Amino acid sequence: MSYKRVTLSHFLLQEQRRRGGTGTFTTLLTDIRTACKMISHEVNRGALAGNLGAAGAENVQGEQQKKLDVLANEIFLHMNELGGSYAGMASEELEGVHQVHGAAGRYLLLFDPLDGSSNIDVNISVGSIFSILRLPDGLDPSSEQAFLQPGVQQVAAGYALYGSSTMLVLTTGEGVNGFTLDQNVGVFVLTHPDMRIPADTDEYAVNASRERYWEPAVRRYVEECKAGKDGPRGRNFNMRWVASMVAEVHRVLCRGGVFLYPADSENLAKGGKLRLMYEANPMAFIIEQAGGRASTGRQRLLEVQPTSLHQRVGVILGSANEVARLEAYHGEQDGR
Ligand code: P6P
Repeated sequence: MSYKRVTLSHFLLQEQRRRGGTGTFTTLLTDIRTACKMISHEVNRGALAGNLGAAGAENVQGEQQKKLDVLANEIFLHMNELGGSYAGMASEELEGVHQVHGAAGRYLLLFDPLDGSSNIDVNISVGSIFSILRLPDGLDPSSEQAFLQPGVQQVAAGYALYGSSTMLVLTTGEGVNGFTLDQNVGVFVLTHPDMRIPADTDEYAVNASRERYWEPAVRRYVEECKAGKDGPRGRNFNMRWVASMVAEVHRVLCRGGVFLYPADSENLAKGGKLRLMYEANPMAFIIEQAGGRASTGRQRLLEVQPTSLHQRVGVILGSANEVARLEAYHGEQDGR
């Protein structure tokens, strides 16, 4: 094995020197890196550590928390509070803003500590998603208002995927890079430099059991994919659905594809299924930085103006030409 590898720490320091940075990003991401290593360890131990099963409580979303949801949330809060980089934090698992007492940090951290946790008990990949914003001048970091910034304001975003290997994929606004955890040495190693999404794809991911709720534009797109080479697309498509957004987005990043969880007639009253601030926005930032496109079907996701911390939104993201096609279908449906 060659040890001429670039670790995440070296990569961040190289980026810092290249950009003439102050070391802020290095500090911001250091504690997130450690939290993800700890969560990877607990996820990988699974049943051996008694980590599977329900925690016996509901989260702010009204969902049954898994034991690992609670543990991952505690790890993210504790590790990132110690570093002092953040003035405040927001978590999928917490109703309100988590105040960081005595914080001098100028950044805000938002995260879904363990996304896809319904898959844990059946050993399917899960992940952590994070988004970093600046604390706006003059706003109180303990107020929800400070967090309600559109996705274009993110300074960094990423995810950890606890799969067959543990990976950390992140962007600080200059492309997307993927790191694989060397479990024996305990360091993340740069294994996927400058990740790019092909503009075209033959693969789509959607929960097909929701077809009866879809808008006509989504139904049209999926029907054309299903019609394959005998239909208007003139080629066959493949469908995937893992029910773990981090795993789906990672597959799209690695080989192209389009991921759809659109707002539909059943979830529209809530705004959709996926959460804007700590699922859709960080993933949209990553997808765009890798040359893809991320939309609600009618609007660029990163330009959605948030109105509440846990608001939900329709998500269509991935290969640029396919997302553009879906946006065109929504436009035709709306008569635009
Ligand atoms: P469904 C996981 O709960 C999640 O938030 C995403 O990770 C995933 O893409 C989606 O929900 C799965 O939803 O309707 O298939 O259970």
